Amino acid sequence: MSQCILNKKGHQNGIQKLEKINSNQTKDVIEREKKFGAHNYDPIPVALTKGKGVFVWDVEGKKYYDFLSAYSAVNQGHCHPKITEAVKKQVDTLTLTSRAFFTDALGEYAEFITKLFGYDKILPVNSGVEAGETACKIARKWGYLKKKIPNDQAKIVFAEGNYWGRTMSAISSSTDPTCRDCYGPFMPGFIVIPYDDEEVLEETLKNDPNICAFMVEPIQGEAGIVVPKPGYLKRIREICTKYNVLWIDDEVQTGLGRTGKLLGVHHENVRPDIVCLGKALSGGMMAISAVLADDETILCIKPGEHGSTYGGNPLSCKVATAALKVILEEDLCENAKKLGNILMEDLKKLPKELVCEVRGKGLMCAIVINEKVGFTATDVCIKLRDNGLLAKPTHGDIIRLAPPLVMTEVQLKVCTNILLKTINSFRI
Ligand code: IF1
Repeated sequence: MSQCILNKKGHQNGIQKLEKINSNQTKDVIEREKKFGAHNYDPIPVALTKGKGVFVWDVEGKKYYDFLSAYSAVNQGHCHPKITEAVKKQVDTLTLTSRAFFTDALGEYAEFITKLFGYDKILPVNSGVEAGETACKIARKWGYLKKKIPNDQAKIVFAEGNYWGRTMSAISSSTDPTCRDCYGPFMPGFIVIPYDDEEVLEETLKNDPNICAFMVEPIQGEAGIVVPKPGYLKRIREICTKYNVLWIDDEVQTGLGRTGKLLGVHHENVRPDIVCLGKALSGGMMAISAVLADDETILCIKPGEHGSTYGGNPLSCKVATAALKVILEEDLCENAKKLGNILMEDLKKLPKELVCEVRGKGLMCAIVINEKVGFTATDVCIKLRDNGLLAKPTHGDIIRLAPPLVMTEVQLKVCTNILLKTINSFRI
């Protein structure tokens, strides 16, 4: 039998009886995941089984407000009925053909999304990092074909503190040791400059004619919700235009309403050359990402030179269209802006001795715990969990706050009360 292969412990592989666990016991669920899953994450100890709108439920039936939104992938709320409907309809019709053939779904989606964002074309891929890789490849190809950069000399500039995923290229541009250590050697042709520093950007581009692109987030996510000073995005546009360098805008996290606009760059009314979208492009259904650009750049990639099996599959086209329509029809940008302002005002009531800063835009916020106090952001998140609100700490002292954009003002008030009460309870 083909199943009868011995594994390294000498046991028979194949379908075996699963371990007996009590699947409505948090402890058992966590133990099993840890036993059989790689340890590449360190989750908050809560085991979820269901989600609806702004809520998730754990296996013991306890309900929580979700203040992470799957790192901004469920801006539309968990299991949004219009998006699940699109899944249900398409899943019985046609899900995958590969790009060896045309489908009626891709062209329709491509027309919709390119008209919505105002770009000539879309290159559909799957994860956020794949969109970043694709954007970098478009930029390099453009650099050689159009900017006439000598062969293999093209460089891409990134900003310190950037995060765009975990592939070899993404970690090669990273300045975070936990992303890089022991994963070298790294991709050549990458330059890293400080974030929110247009003078260094200009110096860098001025002095190197082989730079093809500057890739940057309008607000840095992983760096701890770092909002650049007003005018930075405008200056990026001017400088990149001046030195004939493509601006790659990573909107994987900031995009699709999160910051109170459809794109983070819309806060300064500027138009990047290449836009990367992901996360909320599927509203949490599946991995869907996209690169948007104009013909001048995106058509530098010729047939057969780039792609992926699942990129642009009919199911993802229908899901992405439905997910985008929810953002527009429910005016989630406006809601994020309005609730973001309320959240920020309420959080400012927190005492300075506990919280040294609150920052963000729209519903992409962060609380910075004063390092002089005797507790960490993780301690706070555990207590928030006990009080019915799930958030994730980062960098030891930062709590990221990113609820689904479908939250109501009444629900937000309940949440800010939980946040204020919980953090204040750490007062000695
Ligand atoms: C995880 C943070 C959020 C991103 C930007 C591309 C990607 C991401 C701006 C890659 C991914 C994630 C993934 C998530 C942690 C996370 C994150 F902590 F790093 F900053 F959202 F807050 N560009 N961001 O933020 O997208 O390939 O993952 O689809 O699980 O590690 P991906």
